[in-house]
Amino acid sequence: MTFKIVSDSASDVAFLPQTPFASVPLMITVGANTFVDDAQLDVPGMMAALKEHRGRSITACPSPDAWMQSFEDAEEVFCFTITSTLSGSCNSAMVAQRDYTALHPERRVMVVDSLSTGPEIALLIEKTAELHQAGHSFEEIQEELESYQQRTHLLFSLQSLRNLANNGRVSPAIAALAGLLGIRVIGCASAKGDLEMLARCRGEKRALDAIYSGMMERGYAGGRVRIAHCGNEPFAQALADAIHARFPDADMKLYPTMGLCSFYAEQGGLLVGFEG
Ligand code: X90
Repeated sequence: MTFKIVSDSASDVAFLPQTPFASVPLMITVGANTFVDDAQLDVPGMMAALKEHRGRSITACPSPDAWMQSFEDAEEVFCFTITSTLSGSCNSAMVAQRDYTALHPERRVMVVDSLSTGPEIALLIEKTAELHQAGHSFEEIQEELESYQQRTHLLFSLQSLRNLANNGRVSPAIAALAGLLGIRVIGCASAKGDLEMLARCRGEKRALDAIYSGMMERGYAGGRVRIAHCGNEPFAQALADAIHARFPDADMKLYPTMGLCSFYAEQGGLLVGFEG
């Protein structure tokens, strides 16, 4: 059985060692420029263009056709998308799944609506690759993933909600609360897959404390942590240090966000996916 994992670029995963993998890019349009969110994208360059640009900027999810091409000829596909509550990506993937399995009835595609983004999707992808490497069947992986998804979480700290608000991805009430300079919004991916605000705070130390306690409240006990940051490695490192101080063996990775998460998390933003 040929096996493949595919994900939209909201996962910030560009490559996977050992398991066949493809990332399907979302697009970011800033004025007359459209940026393709793939491994070649110059993210700092895109962020600079955004800063310069005065008008509104938009994003677009992959088409069913782009998803379909990513399946290639795989007989078993696990397909991960950003939350369906905030993007049409999952819907496109389901159209591709329907068409692909209509053409090849013996092939199987599982579309996983992450109800989240970035590092929480990365955890789901890693788990799938491991289960596959360990020899589990499609059904077994499916079952395991469903229960694993119950214990993974996403928390974040955002310094600006401008792009989320301009694109209608966050309620005007939340956007209004977030507008002040120097205020960070701490939030989580809610059970229904949208942005839930947990706290507002001033300064990095308070933001770090709020994220750390949010992790503890959600049952973090030394499991995996994936931290994606937009141009803010010191903040990501400070959080990693705080976690390591209490859980020295925690399996942790830090990395920069790719295009889509950078666009919405904005400069200084941080996303944390972890096991509860
Ligand atoms: O154009 C599209 O279809 C993509 C729209 C994506 C909108 C949301 C992106 C969020 C990225 C920002 C903060 C985390 C919010 C998470 C809530 C689940 C990251």
